[in-house]
Amino acid sequence: MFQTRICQLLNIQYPIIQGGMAWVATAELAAAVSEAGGLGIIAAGNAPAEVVEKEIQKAKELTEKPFGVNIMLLSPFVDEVVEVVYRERIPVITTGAGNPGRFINQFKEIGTKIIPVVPSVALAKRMEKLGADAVIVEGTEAGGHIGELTTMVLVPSVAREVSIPVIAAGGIVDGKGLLGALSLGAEGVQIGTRFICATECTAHENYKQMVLRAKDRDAIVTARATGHPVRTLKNKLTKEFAALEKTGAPLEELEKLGVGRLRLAVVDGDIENGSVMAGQVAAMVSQIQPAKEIIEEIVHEAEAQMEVLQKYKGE
Ligand code: TUI
Repeated sequence: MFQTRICQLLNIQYPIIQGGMAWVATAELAAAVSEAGGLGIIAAGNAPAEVVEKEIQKAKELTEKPFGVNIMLLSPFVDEVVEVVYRERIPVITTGAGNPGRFINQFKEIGTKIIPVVPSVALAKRMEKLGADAVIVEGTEAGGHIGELTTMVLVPSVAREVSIPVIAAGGIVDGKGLLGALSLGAEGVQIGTRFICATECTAHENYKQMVLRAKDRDAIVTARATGHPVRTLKNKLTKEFAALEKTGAPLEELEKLGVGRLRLAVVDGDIENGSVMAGQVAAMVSQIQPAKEIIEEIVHEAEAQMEVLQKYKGE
């Protein structure tokens, strides 16, 4: 069930892709998701190329199944990371936080599937024209660096304007979300926040516990003033950031406050001074589970929900 063009395109069992979360999406998580029939993703984030290369090697040892790499386009090492990913013949690339146009042709030549994350209809159409194989359409419910539009509006808006497959992201955590996304015209989903709480995820235990404790209004947006709004869980850092923003502090000062904070939370477990990036659905994540269990639960719940919807047809 739920065999879409995304399953064929990516050579995977279920149309579920793991989000490319910087520092969080390491080889261990990516391999576990791919082993479970989804598409695991290693996030390059701001890491130097050698670090990304090591993660790729590790994932290759952990799974024979296909996995992808997410290239964060604001990274200072983006060109070197692209080189490594090209050399390693990674079958799928997702990109975030920018326009990957200048890399598309080189990857198409070697058959790499290239899937940009886009926050608007205009960028989705541009990516299709440049040869992207699919687009990930990410609503503002997502964690981390976000766009303005909601998943509910963005997914059907993009789906009616492009003919390549659309993958929905932002606000999706369970089988109802998967079915909802498919109803809106998506052919797959990208899930980030729930996979933070995968057993195989190497993020610090404090980070995972903060996601588990989160309530519906805890995943807030800061840094709007910088032009790079970021959704994170409320803590000491978000309070400091909001206070600094209010003073009308210059951009450089705001940006300085954010440097190194994601690593501080994910690796060191400092969830008060660190940046605990998570989507609104953090409030709906309630346990630590193996990736395989997460994926199977999502698929079974979507199947069960289809039965529930059938009942609305009446006699
Ligand atoms: O990339 C993400 N989420 C991220 S990246 C990240 S690391 C970071 N940390 C602090 C500041 C900046 C980055 C943490 N979370 N999601 C995918 C995404 N891409 N969301 C929005 C976009 C996007 C935005 C603008 C994609 C393309 C784009 O294009 C603008 C242009 O160049 O036309």
